[in-house]
Amino acid sequence: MKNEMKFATKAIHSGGEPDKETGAIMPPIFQTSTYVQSSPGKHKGYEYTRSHNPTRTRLEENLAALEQAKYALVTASGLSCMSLMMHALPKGSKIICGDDVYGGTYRLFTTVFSHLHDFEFIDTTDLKAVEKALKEKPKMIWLETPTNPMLKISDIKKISEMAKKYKVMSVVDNTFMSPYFQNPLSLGADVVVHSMTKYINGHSDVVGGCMMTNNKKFYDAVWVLQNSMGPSQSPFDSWLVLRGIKTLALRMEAHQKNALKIAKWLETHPKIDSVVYPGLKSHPQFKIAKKQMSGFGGMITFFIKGGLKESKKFLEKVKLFALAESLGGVESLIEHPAIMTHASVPKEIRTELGIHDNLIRLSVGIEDCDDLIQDLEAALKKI
Ligand code: P1T
Repeated sequence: MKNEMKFATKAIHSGGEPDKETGAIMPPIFQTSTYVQSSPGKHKGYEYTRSHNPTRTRLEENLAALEQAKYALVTASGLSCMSLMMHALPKGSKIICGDDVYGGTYRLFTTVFSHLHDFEFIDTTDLKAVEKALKEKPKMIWLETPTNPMLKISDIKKISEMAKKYKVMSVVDNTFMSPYFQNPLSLGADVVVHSMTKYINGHSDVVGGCMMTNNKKFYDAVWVLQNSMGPSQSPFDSWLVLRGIKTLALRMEAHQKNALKIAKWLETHPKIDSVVYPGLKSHPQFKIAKKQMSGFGGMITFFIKGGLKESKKFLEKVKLFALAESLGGVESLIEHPAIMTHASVPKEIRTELGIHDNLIRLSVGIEDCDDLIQDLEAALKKI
């Protein structure tokens, strides 16, 4: 029955059976560090919360269902999940990574893990460049699609097929689409990773990460590392994510509706140079977006006419859009990637990617869209 359920039903019911002992419809928060054993080694499947926790187990069941995966692992942040995955690869592995990824991912790979592995950053929207890199038989190809912040879209199906041919593990960071709009595993990817801090939780009150896969060997290796290294999510945070996830389908529809309207409005605004949104026909990979995503999400990037001075003024003048890092919450956020989320990417690389001083990123929330447009309009008037 579970597998036949549609997304919104799974989001509410997977991992969500009423509590066996009391009938409580909402899962208890097992706020415990340890579990009593009846005899040494004799327990009910739970020994210590770093290893397992029943609230976290429920969340993992839910997430596995949403990404149509056999296994899901929940961690204390998106980056800690990625760190475990990097540790699971043999020392000296070659990893091909998309050139436009979240600044924190770039920093993690180029500082913390550059001592362990060999990273090559390429434009994964260029299939010829991808094939050339795969021919060198790296261990892994890491895609972020759509990318943060330029919203570039890579063809997951084609790249996964190529990766299989060369026996390379394919990973997709699906944070921007959430499992509601894109399911990389069903497009052929081996592993999908999310920052749950964003759309999955959706209420800007939790930091968390997760990984879903059908590859038992890789899942087991990552779980052993989590147990050995310790970045497990707290029971309360897992409970909050379980609570947030229930409205994921509704929220994503609302984010998208607002974002599409705002993107179209920005495109015609005289103070805006250009707009990037996967749902606009002007997006360079619009066709691939339509093919592999069932929606376009709530993230928009745009270039305002001017430079840093104009960007700063605009960002200081918005009232409803909060000037803050992060994304995917019900409330609208705005930020300056070059100074904020992508400051750890060297300036020359930012320039190459197009992360200029007049680039603004929006995480469009689910407020009334007219109010959001009015806020942007008022701030644009000030520059
Ligand atoms: O923040 P954390 O939960 O550790 O997740 C990191 C991460 C991973 N992948 C993507 C695509 C992300 O966007 C992020 C975090 N991003 C932001 C904080 C941001 O404002 O872009």
